[in-house]
Amino acid sequence: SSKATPRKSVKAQTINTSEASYSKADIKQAIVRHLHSTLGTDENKADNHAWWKATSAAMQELVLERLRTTQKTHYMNDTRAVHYFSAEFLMGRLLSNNMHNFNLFETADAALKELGVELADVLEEEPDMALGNGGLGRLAACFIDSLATMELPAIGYGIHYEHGLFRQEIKNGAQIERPDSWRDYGNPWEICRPESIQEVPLFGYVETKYGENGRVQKEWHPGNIVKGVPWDIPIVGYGAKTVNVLRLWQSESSDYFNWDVFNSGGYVDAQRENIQAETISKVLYPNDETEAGKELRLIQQYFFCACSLKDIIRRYKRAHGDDWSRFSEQVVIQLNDTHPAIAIPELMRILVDRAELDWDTAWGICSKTFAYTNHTLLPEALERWPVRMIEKILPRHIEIIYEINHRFLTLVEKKWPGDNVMKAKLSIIEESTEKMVRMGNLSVIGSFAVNGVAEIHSKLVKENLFPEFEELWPGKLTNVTNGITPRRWLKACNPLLSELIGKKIGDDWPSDLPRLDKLSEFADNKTFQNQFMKVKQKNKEALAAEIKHQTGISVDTKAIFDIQIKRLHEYKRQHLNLLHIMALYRRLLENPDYDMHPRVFIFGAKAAPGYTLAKDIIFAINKVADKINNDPRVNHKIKVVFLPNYRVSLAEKMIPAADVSQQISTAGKEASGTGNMKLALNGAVTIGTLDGANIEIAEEVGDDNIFIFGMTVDEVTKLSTKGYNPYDIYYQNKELKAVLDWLDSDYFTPGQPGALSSLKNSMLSGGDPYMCLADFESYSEANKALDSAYRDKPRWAKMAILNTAKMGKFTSDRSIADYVERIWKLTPCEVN
Ligand code: AZC
Repeated sequence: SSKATPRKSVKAQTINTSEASYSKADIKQAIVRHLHSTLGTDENKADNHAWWKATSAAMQELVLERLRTTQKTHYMNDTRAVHYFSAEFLMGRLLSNNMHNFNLFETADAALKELGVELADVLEEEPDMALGNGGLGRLAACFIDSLATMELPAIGYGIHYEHGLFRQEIKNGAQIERPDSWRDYGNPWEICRPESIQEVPLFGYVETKYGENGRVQKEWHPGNIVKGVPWDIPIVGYGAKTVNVLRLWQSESSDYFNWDVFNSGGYVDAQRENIQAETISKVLYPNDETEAGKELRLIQQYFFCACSLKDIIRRYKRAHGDDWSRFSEQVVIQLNDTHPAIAIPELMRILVDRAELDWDTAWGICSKTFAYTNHTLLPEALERWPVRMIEKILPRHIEIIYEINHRFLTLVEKKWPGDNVMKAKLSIIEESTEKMVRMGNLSVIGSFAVNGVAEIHSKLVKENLFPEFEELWPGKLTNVTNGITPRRWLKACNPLLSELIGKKIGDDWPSDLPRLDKLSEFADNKTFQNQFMKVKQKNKEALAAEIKHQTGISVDTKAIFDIQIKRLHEYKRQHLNLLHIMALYRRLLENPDYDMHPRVFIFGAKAAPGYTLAKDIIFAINKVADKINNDPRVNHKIKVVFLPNYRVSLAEKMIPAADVSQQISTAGKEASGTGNMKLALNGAVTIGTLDGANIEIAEEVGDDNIFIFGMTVDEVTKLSTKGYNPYDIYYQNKELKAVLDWLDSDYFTPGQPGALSSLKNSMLSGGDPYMCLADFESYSEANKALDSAYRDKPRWAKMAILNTAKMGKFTSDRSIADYVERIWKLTPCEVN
């Protein structure tokens, strides 16, 4: 009985700022009041940290006011809402963002000035909320920003990690991981909600009971129960009308469960139980694009899904009692990758075991509630859990998974009678030596919609990853191309460019990004070109100062600022970039007059702590950097900078200063990429492969305004089918051979020959799995083309302007509008 929801357009809308606001005098007064009565200090004693807290508290007053209004409005209207389940939310800092969304940035700046304080210094005090690894976590953050901006009822659900992604230090060129303590001195934004604590069962056994009329009843007797404590982070939409929440669960031991142990004198044991329960939300697994495969990780996943479902059901029951028939009309749950896929059997458990619905009714509800986003095709990232492990931790869920699978395989039998190969392929259970549960298959089977994150990626999901599912359920697999929030990634991080754009085309673009296209008509205008490039120059000077401050390296701001920022992974090919840098170095040594514009290669990247080769690549970049930066024969032409501890707040400083954006993954490997969008939006020109969203960026900006190189997806497939042998290229390309052999010497690591050999080996004896050598020549040529384009000043200015102008498609508002239209079927709810 799906009720047709009245739909209102969620497309481009002009956002008016809400009236709830402060004058300069108000804000001054509020800050000082918090300095006195929240922080117990005063204007003379306060340091920047105290000013940051007081300013945040002053803002939080407005935020909470709008939050209450929003929640009341949503409740009164009994709105359908999306529940975005994600193990990661990479929020970064919130103060500047919240000020911009309330249109109070300038006012606050002026107010603080009168108090003798610099807002810029205050903003630097805020630790990043780094509760995510990379693209997947940052996408979740951009999406909840857009949801609030577009006044869509939504809640983000995740884990309140005590330690987010590790802090990276570089010692003698190598990455060292240090704990990240983002909450050490308190977080001014989060609100604890003890009234909504949930309990989560774990371990134990399942009892089978036979009720009246032979109904089989299952009862799970857990061996342990942990508490989930919710912390709410308000998410302010642009214009500050809607304030949604991000609800993050912290684990705690449930007191009564340990009480017996405690009473019987087992004080130490009781404390141990404590630690175990609290361990669940202790740390974020620092893996990006690899499954963790650890018991604790599975417990983390179940923990936040179970808490969130209970929370959703409590809210639903408040409005609808025990009438489950409207559940899937009110609730849609988006699974951000398979990390929350265990929510599917958990909802079935609640409906069948607790609500006592029959299986078909329960499955009918369940399979209309979930939708799943796939973020990667890399086999090492596709989650599989040992049956044995799920059995131990979630004994009831494994039974339910088997039942889902059994019924699903009946369907497969109908479609492909007698085809056991097909069954083995589609089964949720993988019958390997150790039986495994395939979370991807479970997610597809349990969801009503499945999407990839860029056109090419979604096509590959259909054709290579889940082709049989596409045949079985045509139309279930779809595409929603990723996007980024232009509020954080242009308006807030690049004030100079924002101001220039505002002067040219008005101030509506942050909530209607396609308007940027109006800049296209000025792309050839000399004055505008000069203004645009002057802004870039200023941003480069600011980054140069930051580089000097962080690393001691001086860089020439007239040089090309060439930036590669993203997690360190072989498929992203930072090592291809490095090979090219080394080749340039060699060319300059061989011919001091080698014709190139000065260029600064800037990297930012964290490697998963257990990913040895990724750490070796960081080491190699740093060692090559040391040598080049200190070699007077070349350091007026090339510099190499590795900025430590890449994170959201550092990205905000780097992106506005980029001339060139490196997006050089092996075709077919980068699902979408989102850094590519952020850099182009800020006027960087992309050098990239036809992979992920690069393809759609190229479509938007046109072939003249991007440097595309390398093999296509089809060419990559052809080459690996034919058999790829990197030695062929090694022996045929002299320059490349010399560069690779250089890695074996002690040229970059004096006294330590072989310290960089693992890199060379990976690209030769290791088979060069990501085909760096195959793409090298083409990459080198694209770099030459880029170099000469840069020297043609008007041409480059035009390219840069058009990159900014043509990024309208990549606002996360458009992504969210696509989700709403194709998957979520939500209606905006105006909050007045
Ligand atoms: C990333 C993809 O690698 C990236 O291409 C994409 O832009 C981003 O998701 C958002 O969709 N994937 C991950 O981060 N995946 C995991 C498992 O960490």
